[in-house]
Amino acid sequence: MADLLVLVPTYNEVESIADLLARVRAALPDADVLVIDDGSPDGTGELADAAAAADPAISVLHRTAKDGLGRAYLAGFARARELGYGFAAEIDADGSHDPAELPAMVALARAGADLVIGSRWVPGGAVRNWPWLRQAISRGGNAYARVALRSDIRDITAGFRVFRTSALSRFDATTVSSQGYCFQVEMAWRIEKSGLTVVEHPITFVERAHGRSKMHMGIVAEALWRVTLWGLAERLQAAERPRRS
Ligand SMILES: Nc1nc2c(ncn2[C@@H]2O[C@H](COP(=O)(O)OP(=O)(O)O)[C@@H](O)[C@H]2O)c(=O)[nH]1
Ligand SMILES: [Mg+2]
Repeated sequence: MADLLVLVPTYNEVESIADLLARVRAALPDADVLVIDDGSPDGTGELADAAAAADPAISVLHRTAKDGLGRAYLAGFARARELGYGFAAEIDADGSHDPAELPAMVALARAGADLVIGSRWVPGGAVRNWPWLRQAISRGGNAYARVALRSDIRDITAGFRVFRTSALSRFDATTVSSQGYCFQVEMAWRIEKSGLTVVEHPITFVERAHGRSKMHMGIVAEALWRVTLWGLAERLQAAERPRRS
C-alpha cells in the first residue's frame, strides 16, 4: 500500500479536477489520492467518481453539503489515519498548486519534517496573477499572525502541505475550532507550538484560470478574530506563569 494520501478538497471545480488529478498521479505515481467533495452542484463529484472508476489509486469522499475547507480536511485526515498512511498531503483542486512540487515536499517530510508547507512568502516563493487585494490580505494576514502568535512560519495560511500523520495524532483534531481557511493557521500553529518540525519549501502560487474562488470576507474575519484571541490567550498564559512558580 502507498504510504502517502493526497487530499484534494473540491467545491465546484468541474473545469479543473480531471487535469489536477492527472497531474498529481503523474508527479507521484506511488501515492493514493482522495477527493473530498462537498456535494458540488456542478458535477465535480461525478467527474471525480469517473476518475476513481478508471484508477484504483483514486477514491472520493462525498459529503452532502458545503461545510468549509477545515471540516473537509479533518475528514480527510481521519481517513488517512484510519487507513494507516504515514503521510497526508493537501493540495487545492483549482491548479494554483503545482503537483510537480510534491515530490520535493514529500522528500522533506520523509527526511524528518512533521509539516512541510509549500510557501509563497519565503525566498524563491512567488505568487502569479493574484489581484493586489488578495496579495495584501495574504501578506498582511501572515505578518499579523507571525507577530500575534509569535510564530516563525512565513506562510501560515498556505494550503499546499505535507503532514506526517503521527503529527496529526499528537493532538485531537476534533478540537480544531476553525472552519474556513483559518484552519490552516490553526493546524500549523499547533504543530509548531507542540515542538514538532515545520519546514517551508518555496513554491509559485498561480491564480486559478477556471471557476471561482470560495474565499470571502467572512473567512478573513474568522481568521482575524481567532488569531487575535489565540495571541491574547498566549500572552495571558505567559504573564501568569511566573506568578504560579
Ligand atoms: N470540500 C470543500 N472544498 C472546498 C471548500 N471551500 C473551498 N474548497 C476547495 O479548497 C480549495 C481552495 O479554494 P479556493 O476557492 O481556490 O481558495 P483560494 O485559492 O484561497 O481563492 C479548492 O480546491 C476549493 O474547491 C469547502 O467548503 N468544501
Ligand atoms: Mg484557489
